[in-house]
Amino acid sequence: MKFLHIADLHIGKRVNEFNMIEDQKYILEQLISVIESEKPKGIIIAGDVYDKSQPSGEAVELFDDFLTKLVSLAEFVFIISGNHDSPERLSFGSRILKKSGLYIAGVFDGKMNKITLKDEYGPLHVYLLPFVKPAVVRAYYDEEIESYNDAVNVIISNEKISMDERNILVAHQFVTSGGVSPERSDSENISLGGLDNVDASLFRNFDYVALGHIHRPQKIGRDEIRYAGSPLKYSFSEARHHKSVTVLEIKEKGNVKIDLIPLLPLRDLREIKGPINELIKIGKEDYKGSTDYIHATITDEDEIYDALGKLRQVYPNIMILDFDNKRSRSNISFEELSSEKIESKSPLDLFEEFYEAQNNKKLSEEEIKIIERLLEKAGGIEI
Ligand SMILES: [Mn+2]
Repeated sequence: MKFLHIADLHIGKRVNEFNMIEDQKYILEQLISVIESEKPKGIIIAGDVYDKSQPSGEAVELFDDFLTKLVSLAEFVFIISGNHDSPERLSFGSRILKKSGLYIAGVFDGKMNKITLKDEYGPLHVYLLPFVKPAVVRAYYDEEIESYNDAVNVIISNEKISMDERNILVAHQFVTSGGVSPERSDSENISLGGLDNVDASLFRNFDYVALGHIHRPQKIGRDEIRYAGSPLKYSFSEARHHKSVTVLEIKEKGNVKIDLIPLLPLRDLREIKGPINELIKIGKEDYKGSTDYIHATITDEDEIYDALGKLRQVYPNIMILDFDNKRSRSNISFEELSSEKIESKSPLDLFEEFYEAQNNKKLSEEEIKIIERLLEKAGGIEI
């Protein structure tokens, strides 16, 4: 049986104040064409459908369109809530929608949702575990639950999982393998402290674990425990990621084949660096690339008037502008240079020191002459 595994759609997300809805629409259409050619029997969405617990109207509308297509193309669609979703809102209509093959596990009700499918190799169980915190799980069990690991462990060990039959788990947690963490990104909102991790060894009875939460596509421990990753880059820490969708085919017990199909965005999100004129030249030559979401770092030593405005004329979707030059690198404080002898120094000396501290270079002869004239004009200050 063939499945498509995606996660972390974050529909409605804004990146550096840019609305990504057009990019999201584009990538969801690309997912639909992958589904049309791969023809999976089931689609798995492993949490963080929306970016906010109260998604905007346009976000809900886009997901509704996507879902309608999914249900028409695949026999089964499985969705769990992630830490960004509202469990209750995501569950809306879930009992009615089951009839259409759409299974939504938004709210955790004490155990995993189990759906049993069948093919020529026998039964295949799909377990849905929405994002849970220890406090939520504690309400249902007597066992001591202190950590996320305890919480997930209690849920799984209270379930009778058939070792002879095939099992898929869908979950949205921060999964580590023997203390090794997945590669993370800035757009994930994971709480600090490392107490929220769940160890991959808890998943030993599952033939495939479809994870959401971490935005870089990757396996955790073994090949069959995977983060699908977000379909789009949602921060510049992901600029070098290759986003993909995971296609898995499960035949007889123990036979799982995993394929990654690359996803190509409407606009890429990337970093560029160099002198401003060079960046402008490159942007003018590369018409398509210039509409990407850009983090530009300018390396010119001279002050540039309205650098952002100039770049924006060529790169309309520039998100961040930084400077990397002597000035931005050094920050010697003016006080350190002259705190003791400040009174014995002339205004010109002080200005020269101040200028050097700010700009990490000395005033030129010509600039000194200008300053001298200005100080004179300022009213008889002795130089
Ligand atoms: Mn996420």
